[in-house]
Order: sequence, then structure tokens, then C-alpha cells
Amino acid sequence: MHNHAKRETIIQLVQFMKESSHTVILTGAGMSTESGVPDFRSKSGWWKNIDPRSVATVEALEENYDLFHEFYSMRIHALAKCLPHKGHHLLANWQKQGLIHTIATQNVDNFHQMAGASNVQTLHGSIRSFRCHHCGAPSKENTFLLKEPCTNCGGNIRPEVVLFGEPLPEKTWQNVLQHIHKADLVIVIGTSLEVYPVNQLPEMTNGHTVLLNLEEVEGKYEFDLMIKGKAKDVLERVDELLKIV
Ligand code: CNA
Repeated sequence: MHNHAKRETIIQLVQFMKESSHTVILTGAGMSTESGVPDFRSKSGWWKNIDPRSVATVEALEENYDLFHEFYSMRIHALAKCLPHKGHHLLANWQKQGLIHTIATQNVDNFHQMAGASNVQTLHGSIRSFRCHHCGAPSKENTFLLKEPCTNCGGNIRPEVVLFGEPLPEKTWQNVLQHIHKADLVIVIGTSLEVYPVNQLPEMTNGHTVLLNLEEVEGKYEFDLMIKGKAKDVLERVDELLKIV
């Protein structure tokens, strides 16, 4: 793979898209870095030098709520300054045009929905809604940010994200599986494919598989096409080619 994605590989993706009658998009944190949201793998040094994967856990929530709360408050504040980019808008437009059918994401930022995509399958939940970890009662962002307890039971409030150590929402997972089984084409964008079970999905399709990622993803996964590049840049080039190929 080369640094600047080759035109031929993008043309191949466009051909796959035109031939496919059911295309599934699967995105990860790399889809949102061009919006200014850091992924979990960037080497630029995360918050307080703490590996986010050690804070986005059930253990942290239950045993170190102060740290958990500080981490998610920081992420919520950081996200408030960011917006979906052109790539999110292009995916939403292609969905409206019937070029792609389902968007499944590991991202909790709601950018696909904000860009106008419908029926987005949020496999890891959303950082924009909240509930009590103890009784499950719905709560509000402000209640969380002010570190107020649940008005129903006094429990700790948390964002409705899937933490490491928690199962994925069953209905969403089943939904995505159905789409993956039906797909002629699965386009995976901006994920290191290190998080289970989402990393199993690309191998479960009989359709073509394409990986669009900034860096190569460690060995174990085979894709029909690998495009090394930035999500927004490459999607913009795809959009240009869709009009002429
Ligand atoms: P990850 O493990 O951080 O991997 C991200 C991948 O994207 C890496 O392989 C990067 O090389 C690649 N990448 C970075 N920038 C770009 C770009 N501009 N274009 C294309 N590829 C790029 O993140 P994953 O999503 O694989 O998985 C782990 C966790 C991180 C998921 O559960 C997410 O919920 C969680 N997360 C979400 C967000 C968000 O919602 N925006 C942000 C950070 C982490």
C-alpha cells in the first residue's frame, strides 16, 4: 500500500459499489479523526498519559468513578467542539441515493446521524445519552457532568456507551449480522479491528470486502481491497469517481 491511495484502487471500490445491491459500511474511530476527535490508537499521547482502554471499562466505572467521570467529561467537552465532516455527509447522501444501505459504527459520537444518515447501527452505543448504571433510569448530560446522583436511586450516572467488559446491544448486533450476511459489499473504514466482537464482522460476509484505513491493520484479516488513506480524502475521491466511472 502507498501513502496516497492509488486511483486504480479507488476505481475498483467504485466498481464494487456500482455492482452491489446491498452495501454495508462499518466505521471506527478513524472515521472521526478528521473531525478533530482523537482515536484510541493515536501515538500523540492521550489524556494524562492514561490508556483510554483502561478507563472505558466496567471496572473503572464501578471502582474508580472519579477517574471514569473525569475521562468521559473530557471526551464530552472535546466532542462539543467537533462536527461531522464531508465524509460523513457523503455516506449519508449515498444512503439516500440507495448506493449504500446500512451504516454500522463503533463510534459513539453520533456523527453519522448528525450528517443525515438514517437507521445507523450504533454497536457501541452513544456518548450523547445517559442512564443510571445502578437502576437503568434515563438521565441527562447535565446531571452526569455535574456529577449528580440518579434522582431515582442515588446511583452513578454514565453515558450509554458499551464499555470494555460489557456485551453489545443484542438487537443491534443481530441486525448488523443480518445485513452482513446479505451484503454484496462491506466497506470497513477507520478501525484497527482490535475490538471484539465487531472485528469478526468483515469475515462473516460472502460479499466483497474493502478496508479503508490510514495504516495497515495487523495480519489476520483478509480484504479483497485495501485502500491506505484518510477517510474523508478517499471518500471525496470516491464521490468524484462515482460521477464519471
Ligand atoms: P482505534 O483502535 O483507535 O483505531 C482507529 C484506526 O483508524 C487506526 O487503525 C487508525 O490508523 C485509523 N485512522 C485514524 N485516522 C484515520 C483517518 N483519518 N482515516 C482512516 N483511518 C484512520 O479505534 P476503533 O474504532 O477500531 O476501536 C476501538 C474503540 C474506540 C471503539 O469502541 C470506539 O467506540 C472507540 N472510540 C470512538 C471514538 C468516536 O466515537 N469518535 C473515538 C475514540 C475511540
